[in-house]
Amino acid sequence: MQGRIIKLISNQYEVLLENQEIVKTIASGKMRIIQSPRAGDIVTIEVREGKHVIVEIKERLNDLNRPPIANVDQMLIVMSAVDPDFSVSLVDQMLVMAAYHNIDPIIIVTKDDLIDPSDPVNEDINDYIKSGYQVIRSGKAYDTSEIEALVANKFTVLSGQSGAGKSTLLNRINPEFEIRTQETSKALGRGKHTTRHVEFMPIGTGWVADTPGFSKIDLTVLSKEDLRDSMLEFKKFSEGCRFRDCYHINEPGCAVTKAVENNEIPRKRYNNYLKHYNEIDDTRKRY
Ligand SMILES: Nc1nc2c(ncn2[C@@H]2O[C@H](COP(=O)(O)OP(=O)(O)O)[C@@H](O)[C@H]2O)c(=O)[nH]1
Ligand SMILES: [Mg+2]
Ligand SMILES: [Zn+2]
Repeated sequence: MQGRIIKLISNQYEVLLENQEIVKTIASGKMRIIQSPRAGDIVTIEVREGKHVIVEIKERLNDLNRPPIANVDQMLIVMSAVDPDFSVSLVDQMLVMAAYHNIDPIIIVTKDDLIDPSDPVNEDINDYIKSGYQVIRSGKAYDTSEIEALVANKFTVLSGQSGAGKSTLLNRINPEFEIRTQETSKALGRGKHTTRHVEFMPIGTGWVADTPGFSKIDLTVLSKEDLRDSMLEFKKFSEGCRFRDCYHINEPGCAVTKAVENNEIPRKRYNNYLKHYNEIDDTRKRY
């Protein structure tokens, strides 16, 4: 039998089988030593002494380490317009991470109800649209059908800092979830954080994992090529660069830096690119 791990509870794994049935499984001892199963894993199951046992983990198409989750089709990058403030730097880091792991990113701007149309943050948000990224605005009482359609028939991971509104978004799409948000935690008088384990939850025909948020995103695992190629807006211009392997730093005849000067590429995004490039460069020099 084959299936997909959708939930982990200590040493038990809930597996969604191809016939949509969900079974509780354990990993064979041998399996756990070779590689520990994680949410999203596609696994082979055998029935041994009346128990469902995971005997094989299929090769992962992608694998995020923090949070431990594998084989996702897309990442919803959840960023609040305000409270906490919209951070181009954080969105850029998550976009680079998604590109590095070969996961399609979609930016969801939450708390749009809390800003007005003249707020300067709108410019940052529109820059992502101009760059070619898919952006959806969300807020209290906003229609969620676009997001629902997006997650249909896919395995999706939510990514975003604590307080961005990830759990609230899922609860709005499916009130039955009753995921603990910061608001409800406060009401219960418990600590600030909330989402404890990684699990996929059903939304219509799709599956979405809320996560405790990425701790610190380590971009230095990337190569300079990975970083450069993750910048969607460079692609339109880089064919015009004199050198085919141009990194768009200070090479002569660079069409990308020219586009930045002409405001055809958002300056903030380019500056973050330079920052990340230098971080990678420094790490490489140290070894
Ligand atoms: N006004 C408004 N408040 C929101 C929205 N989304 C989340 N919040 C509030 O922001 C706080 C943090 O939300 P939560 O879902 O716990 O964030 P998480 O840490 O990303 O899961 C809670 O108090 C929510 O009620 C939104 O779209 N509009
Ligand atoms: Mg949460
Ligand atoms: Zn260039």
